[in-house]
Amino acid sequence: MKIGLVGFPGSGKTTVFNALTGLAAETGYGATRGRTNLGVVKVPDARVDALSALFHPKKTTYAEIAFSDVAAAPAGTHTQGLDPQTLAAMREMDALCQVVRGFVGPAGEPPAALADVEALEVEMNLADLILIEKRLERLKKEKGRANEEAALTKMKAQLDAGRPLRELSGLLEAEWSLVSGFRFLSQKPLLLVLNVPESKVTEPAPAALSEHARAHGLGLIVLSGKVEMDIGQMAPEEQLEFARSLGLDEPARGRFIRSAYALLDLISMLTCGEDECRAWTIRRGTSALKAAGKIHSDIERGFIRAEVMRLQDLTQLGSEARCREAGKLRLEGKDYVVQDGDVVHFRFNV
Ligand SMILES: Nc1nc2c(ncn2[C@@H]2O[C@H](COP(=O)(O)OP(=O)(O)OP(=O)(O)O)[C@@H](O)[C@H]2O)c(=O)[nH]1
Ligand SMILES: [Mg+2]
Repeated sequence: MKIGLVGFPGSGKTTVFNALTGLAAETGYGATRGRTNLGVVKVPDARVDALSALFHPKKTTYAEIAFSDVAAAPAGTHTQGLDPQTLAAMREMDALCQVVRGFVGPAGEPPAALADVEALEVEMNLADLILIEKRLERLKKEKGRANEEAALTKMKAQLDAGRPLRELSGLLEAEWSLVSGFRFLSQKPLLLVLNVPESKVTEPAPAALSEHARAHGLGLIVLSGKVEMDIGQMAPEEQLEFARSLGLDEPARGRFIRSAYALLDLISMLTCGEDECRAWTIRRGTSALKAAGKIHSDIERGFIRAEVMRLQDLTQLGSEARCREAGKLRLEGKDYVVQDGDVVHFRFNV
């Protein structure tokens, strides 16, 4: 999964990127212009730790989230529009996270969080609209594309009304799949991160912003990029203590990851053995067959069945064999919907 950190220049994208990844990319106004910082974080998961404690595997693998600190819009005001390079980078992402300035800017500008969120939304809607209008223009000359044209026309109406595509409800699954290749920006799940000064880390987001997030089904978290960047650069055992000294329950990385999972409707499937204990990120509702394909296409192709245990049964009983004896190992077919925290062993023909 790839999450793009986006937002206006100087909102603190690179600071938040460093906080989440523990890396030390250069911050400062314009420091990121023209390039994209990439980083990967392991998703902390006590369930994987529990499996490892049981199996002592050669390798323990956590799920991962890739972050891209997408270079900002051109220098200057918010209204100049996003440049094509930034837009192209944003389209590659599975989800977007807008870093919103919640601190006083370098020229004394007070934070304008909701205005910034709405301004970026307008930019993303406009970028999608341009794409759709170009495509509709071309479709006029092509025959036999009536379904695509109908879908795009509904989408255009939504954007013309100033609403993002993720809120469009009148489109059938088949219509969405006709246009999935466009990777529309306003359709991507969006998480808002309000980047506040240290003095405000324990305060809730301004009511207007929370209300906007709630009304539009967007994720929202408040953090201080600067504080979190300092935390991210500390030894792991010091991080929690420092966060607590500021009145926080934990470093923001955990909160951020949980928000992203919830927003994207992601869950973890677990696999275990003497070679490897591992968490796999899948979408809620994924079938056993598709989950098998996540591990390897050969397992999907030769799928026989899934043997499924609950982690709690496995850790209590101590082994797969004892789970089997105790009737705690279920045999499931390809249509079984994998649940969060299922420990799965796939049987397949090679
Ligand atoms: N006062 C204050 N300054 C901050 C805070 N977070 C970031 N900054 C500063 O704001 C400036 C810009 O931060 P960056 O993280 O580089 O912002 P960016 O969004 O990556 O900027 P571009 O790459 O130019 O788009 C830096 O000088 C940061 O130190 C904050 O919470 N408070
Ligand atoms: Mg930057």
